[in-house]
Amino acid sequence: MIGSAQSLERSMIGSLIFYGLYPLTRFINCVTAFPSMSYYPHSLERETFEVVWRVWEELSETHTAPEPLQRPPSEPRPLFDFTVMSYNILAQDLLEANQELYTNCPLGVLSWDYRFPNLTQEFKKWEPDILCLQEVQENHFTEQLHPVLRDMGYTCVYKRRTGTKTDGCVICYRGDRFSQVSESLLEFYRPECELLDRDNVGIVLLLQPIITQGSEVTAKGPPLCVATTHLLFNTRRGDVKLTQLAMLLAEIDYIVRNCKVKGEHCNVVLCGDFNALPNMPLYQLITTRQLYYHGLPAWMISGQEDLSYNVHHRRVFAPLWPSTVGIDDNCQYTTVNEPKSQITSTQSPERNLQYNHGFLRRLRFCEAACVRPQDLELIPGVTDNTPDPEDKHPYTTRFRQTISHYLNLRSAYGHFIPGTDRAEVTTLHSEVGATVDYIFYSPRLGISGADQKGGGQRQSQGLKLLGRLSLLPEEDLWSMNGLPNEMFPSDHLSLLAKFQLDLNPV
Ligand code: KL2
Repeated sequence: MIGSAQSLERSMIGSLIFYGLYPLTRFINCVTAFPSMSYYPHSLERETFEVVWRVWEELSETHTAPEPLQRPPSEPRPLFDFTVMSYNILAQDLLEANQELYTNCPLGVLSWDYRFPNLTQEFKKWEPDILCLQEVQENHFTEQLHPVLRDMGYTCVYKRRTGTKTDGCVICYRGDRFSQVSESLLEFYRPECELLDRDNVGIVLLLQPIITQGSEVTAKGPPLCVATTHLLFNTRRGDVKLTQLAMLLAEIDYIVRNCKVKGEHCNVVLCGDFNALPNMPLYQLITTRQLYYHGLPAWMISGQEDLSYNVHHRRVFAPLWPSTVGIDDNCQYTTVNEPKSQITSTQSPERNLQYNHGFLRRLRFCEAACVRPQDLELIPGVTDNTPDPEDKHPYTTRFRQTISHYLNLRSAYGHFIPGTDRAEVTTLHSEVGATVDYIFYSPRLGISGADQKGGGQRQSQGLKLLGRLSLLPEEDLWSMNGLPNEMFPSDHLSLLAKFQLDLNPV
């Protein structure tokens, strides 16, 4: 029984749907309040409904690219569909440390013994091909979650937060659908850097989609880079969050470029709890690839809380992070041979790119590079050594007051309940109901007429979003006494998206 009849009625006015299947729902004996002389037959007075809170949304790709060139019907395109779940499962230690956030919840739903079976039920219901979790308490992972997930056919990579924090992130993938090429376990804490004194972490895996028959791999897909993180919560410290994000983007970019060197297009899925609201500067950096940040109040970067009343709020100025972080303002490593992550590679990806973007940028400011070889033919504007006007101020050009990156990323969710102006929420407790969790993916690129004529190499690259599990508006969740509750075991909802990629790009 969920909530009271009154709360059920309230949610019926919302977007409740009384059909379909969603085993996480509970059957409700809905005792209707009709008088005995009711027009309705007696049998309807007590009826069992299955309440479907979250529905699967099939997407008709209208917002992504046009279909690739048609192949003859005899030659079907080999396609690979896969699902990705991102889920902050609420570490029990954090729940207990912040009990004031859950005073609205019956005590029973807050115990780990109650939440754990509901979490596994959710994994088993959806069986995502890739499962990215945040706030996974280490002892709960090793003793309970990992054994269950291993039995379900997942290979899991866990990274605990640094310091005394007991939780971390995990990426699990189905061993019969992907093989692992490399793993990067990122720690955003840097003892030498005041800005990076927080204990957040990230995981980046390079996977290869595989099709198997028995134990034999019969087909392979293009590489897929899967990354997850749980960025700093502190609503005032957008500067720290942006730097943590830049460190994660640098690792993804590094992996994507290594694939490119080998002539492979690497698709990207970046998901997790970013502790930032949609369309705020941190989100904008991810989706528009660029952010002008000079002078921004640090609280505004994630937009979780309006702190504009505070006269003494921290502002962010260029350069945002010191050069010792080893990442430039394009979110790329400056020291390519010494990436800051702990890399363990099963197939040793090529790590010695000689002339990458970061290397060439450093050369640009190197005195020796400006010495003109004696026998160099002088072509005005090409081989003359007249410096560009911007080179007169190398400091300001190097720190452009803007950060950018080279990854093309789009959110799998739209942040509003489709067809309404009601915001979707991914997390809810007594202080906040908001979207802070995301699944970003590298979409299938749009193609111009010229590209089509040129053989259409690009059109089959990238991921096509096929569908997603709907989120809910805040009022629907409050009608169940908020989160966690009998049905949803965390103070976040799971995000689940289905993608398609071409196994062999045309
Ligand atoms: O919002 V979160 O919950 O992404 O689900 O991430 C952090 C918060 C998590 C890890 O630090 O712990 C929660 N007020 C509210 N929530 C808090 C607080 C706080 N003061 N401190 C930690 N968390």
